[in-house]
Amino acid sequence: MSRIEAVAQRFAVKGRLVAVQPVPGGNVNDTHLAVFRTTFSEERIILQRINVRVFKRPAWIMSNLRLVTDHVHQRLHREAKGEDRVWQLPRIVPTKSGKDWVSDGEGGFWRALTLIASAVAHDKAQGPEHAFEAGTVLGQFHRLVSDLAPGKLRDTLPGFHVTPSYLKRYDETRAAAAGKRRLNGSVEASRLARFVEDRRSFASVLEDARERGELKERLIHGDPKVNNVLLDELTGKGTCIIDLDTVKPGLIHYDFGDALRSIANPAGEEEIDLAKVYFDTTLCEAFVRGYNSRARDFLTSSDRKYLFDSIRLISFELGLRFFEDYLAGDRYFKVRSEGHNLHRARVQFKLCESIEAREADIRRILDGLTSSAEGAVPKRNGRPAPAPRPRAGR
Ligand code: GN1
Ligand code: MG
Repeated sequence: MSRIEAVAQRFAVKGRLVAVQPVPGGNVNDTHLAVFRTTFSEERIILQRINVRVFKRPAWIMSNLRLVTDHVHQRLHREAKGEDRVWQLPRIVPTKSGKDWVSDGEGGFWRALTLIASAVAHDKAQGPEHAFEAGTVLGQFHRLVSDLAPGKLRDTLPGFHVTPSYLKRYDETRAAAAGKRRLNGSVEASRLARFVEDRRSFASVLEDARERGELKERLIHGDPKVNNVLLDELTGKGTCIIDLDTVKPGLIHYDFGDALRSIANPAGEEEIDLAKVYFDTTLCEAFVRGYNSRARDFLTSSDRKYLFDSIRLISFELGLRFFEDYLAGDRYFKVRSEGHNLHRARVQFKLCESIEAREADIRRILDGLTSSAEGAVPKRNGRPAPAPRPRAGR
C-alpha cells in the first residue's frame, strides 16, 4: 500500500478504497481524488497535502476552515428556500478518530474534503456568462461571511497580499548572489526588473489607504481566481468557491483585484503567447454585474475609490511574486520547467500594462457598480459545460 493510500484510509469514509489519483493544477498544495466503493455505491473525496513550507501553521488553516464552513453551511441552510439555486461548499471529512486532519509521520499534513460532484472549473474565462457567474459567486461568498467576525480567524499566511512586503522580499532576493546571477543572466529578467522599478511607488496604494483608516479589514477569500469558482455542470450557474486556505482578515480589494486579474484575462495565467494576454473589459463588466447582483451594499464609497487600483495592483503583485520566486530559485510556486515562474511573471506584467492602458474604460465600468441597481443576468446559451474535473482547492 502506498503512503497516500494509507493516509486516505485514515479518513472516515464508507467502503473500500479503490483508487487515489492526482488532481493536476494548484501552485502550492498537492491534491488527490480518493475513490471508495461499497456494494451499492461509491464515495469520492478530495485528499490534500498542505504545503507546510508555505503554510507554517497548517492546523490554523483547519481551525479557520472549520469556523468558515460551519458558518456558511448554517447560512446556506437558512437561506435555501429563497434562493435561485443550490449553493454548495465542501465540508471537512473527519478522520476515523474524529480529527480534522492527519499527519503521515514524515512531516506531511493531510486533510480531506467532500467532492462537489457535477461541477466544473475552468482555467480561463469561457465568456461573459462565465464571468458574470464568477462575480456572483464572489459576491455571494463575501455576503455569506460578512457576519463572521474577522477576529475569530487566524492569519494563516502573514503578509499575504501585502504588496510592500513582497517588494521588500524581492529587494532582498535581488541583492543575494543567486538572485543577482539570475537577474543578470537574461535580458528578459532585466526588463522585468525595470517594470517593477517603474511601479515601485504604486505598490503601497492599498496599504497606505488602510493606514489612513480609509480601508478596513474584513474576511476575504484570498484566492478567488477563476479555477476556484465551480459551475454547476447542468445549469452553468456558479455553485461554490473552493480553496479556503487563505480565508482570513484582509482588504476586500485583494479579492476583487485577484478575481478580475484572473477572469478578465481570456488567455489565462499560463498562456505562452504574450500577444494573447490582455484585460478584457467585456468580461470585467460581466463580472462586476455578477458581483453587484449579490453584494451591492457590501462596498462602501471608500472601498469603491480603490477598486481600479486593486485590479492593477494584484496583477502587478502576482507578477512580482512569480518574478521574485524565479530569482530565488523557484522555492514557493511549483514549476514544470526552468523559467516557468519568469514566464508567469511576464504574463502578469503584460496584463498589468493592459489594465493601465484601459484605465478609463475600467473606471467607467466600476462606476456603474455604484449606480446600477441590480446586475442583469445575461442570456444563457443553454449548452452544458464540458466534462467535469474534480476540484477542491489547490
Ligand atoms: C497560488 O496554489 P494556488 O493555485 O491555489 C497562490 C495564489 C496565486 C495563485 C496563482 C497560497 O494559488 O496567491 O494567486 O497561485 N496561493 C498562495 O495561480 O500563495
Ligand atoms: Mg489557493
